[in-house]
Amino acid sequence: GFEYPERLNAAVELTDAMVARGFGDRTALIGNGRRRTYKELADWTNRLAHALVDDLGVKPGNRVLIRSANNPAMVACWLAATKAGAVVVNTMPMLRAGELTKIVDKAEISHALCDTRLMDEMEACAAGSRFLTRVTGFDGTSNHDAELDRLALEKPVQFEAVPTGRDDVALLGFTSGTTGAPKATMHFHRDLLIIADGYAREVLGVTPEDVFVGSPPLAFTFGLGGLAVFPLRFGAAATLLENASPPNMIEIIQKYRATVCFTAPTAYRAMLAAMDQGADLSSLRAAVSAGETLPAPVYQEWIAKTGKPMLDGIGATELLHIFITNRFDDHRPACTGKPVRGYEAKVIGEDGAEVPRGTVGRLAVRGPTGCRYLADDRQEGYVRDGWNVTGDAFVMDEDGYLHFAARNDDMIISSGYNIAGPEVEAALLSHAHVAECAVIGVPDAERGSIVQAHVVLRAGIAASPATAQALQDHVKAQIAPYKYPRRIVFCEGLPKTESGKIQRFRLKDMRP
Ligand code: 3SK
Repeated sequence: GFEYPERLNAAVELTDAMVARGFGDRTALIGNGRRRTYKELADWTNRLAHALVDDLGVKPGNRVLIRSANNPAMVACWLAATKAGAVVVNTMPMLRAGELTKIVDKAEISHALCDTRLMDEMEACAAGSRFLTRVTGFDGTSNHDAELDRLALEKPVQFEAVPTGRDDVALLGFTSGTTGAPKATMHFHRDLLIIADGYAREVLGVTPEDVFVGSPPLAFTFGLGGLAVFPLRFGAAATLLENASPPNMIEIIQKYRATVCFTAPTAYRAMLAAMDQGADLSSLRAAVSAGETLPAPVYQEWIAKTGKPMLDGIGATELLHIFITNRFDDHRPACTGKPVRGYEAKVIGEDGAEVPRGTVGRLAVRGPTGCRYLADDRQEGYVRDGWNVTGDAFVMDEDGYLHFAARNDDMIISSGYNIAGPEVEAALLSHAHVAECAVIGVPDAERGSIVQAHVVLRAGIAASPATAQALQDHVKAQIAPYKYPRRIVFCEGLPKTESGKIQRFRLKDMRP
């Protein structure tokens, strides 16, 4: 098992404890053109924690939302709020006021810390909120030129962190379900260390020499683990990129000789193409692929060109991070590998019983970071007899290796982003020209999948490229722009069952 003291504050373990262990002068974070050592990060987060407690009135257990792109200031705010005993909700910069409001209401957020460049939607959310009492700006460019930075600069570099318990909630990870309200998964202080001490230590073998790079947002637990918790737990360095496009990641890999990369297969494909143009990725010793299925050709091409493995893994916000993975000394194409230490997996049928090896069924997982939804009656559906029943269909082979088969729900994964089809439909339906619509994911060479909307227009509205553009712009203004339908198919009607349910599976074959 994983043993931790009863009093445990994960943020202290990742900062002050690292200084105490002799890592003070080593680089912790790289971003905005600057390096920060572990000592600087500990001091910075202690000053911020003082400001949160002394000036903003943050109390242990308060829910604090952070809104930012991946940058060192976001990491510092997350650590500071955790030191102050708050329960943190990290959110993506692209979210609109309506999406933020759902999160604020669900988590009963009292305080928001927001990059000043992203204030508009945050303030629009705060204006009508019955929970959110204070929005404070911080400077995501690290020039310390915003309210929170100014408050923090006056504070001492020592902070007595709140002595949270190892089983106190530290983080709420939001998962965009396909139906109904978003779900929030609660994670304890110890969970944050378990993912590092299990997956990162034993599978990746992280050392202080490692330099991490990657694209997943810190708001997604895949990113928080891979770009903050894992490097900081082992005295390694994390590079943080506000725009982690493949060309930007390549530049950073070359500049800092990055060793561990966390991203989705789509980005690896782009990196492979860049290698043909002369990009040097030879510093990478670990290429972690997760968030969507790793196609065998990407895996094979990576090995052929780099001589190093690509580690496919599967995780879930519900379980915090990766729980099934390949290993450096045991990996193969179209295979996700075996459970990480502490986790068990089985493949079950509709009746909940394990299916024979070689048969497709639902993946069920049990382990130390198992799902606990915040006030949600969907808990019983996800956790059955202690097993977390995921939305993915897998096959377990005779030797216990797990192979991905399909997703059971109608989540669309595009370039590593999870997009709930019904949410895009709701945004489209709010446009006056749309009579009916249905959204599906369709395969795309570049992005894995793209969002395709089948739209029935109201009488008198012409189906034209201009109409399609207007609908796309409308969706981008309603919800995070990455969710917009990249392809719109106009049709006379949608295929439906006799009871009127849209048969989305029949749309897959329809082309624009
Ligand atoms: O595989 C995923 O989608 C995932 C989700 C949450 C955390 C980590 C991962 C890899």
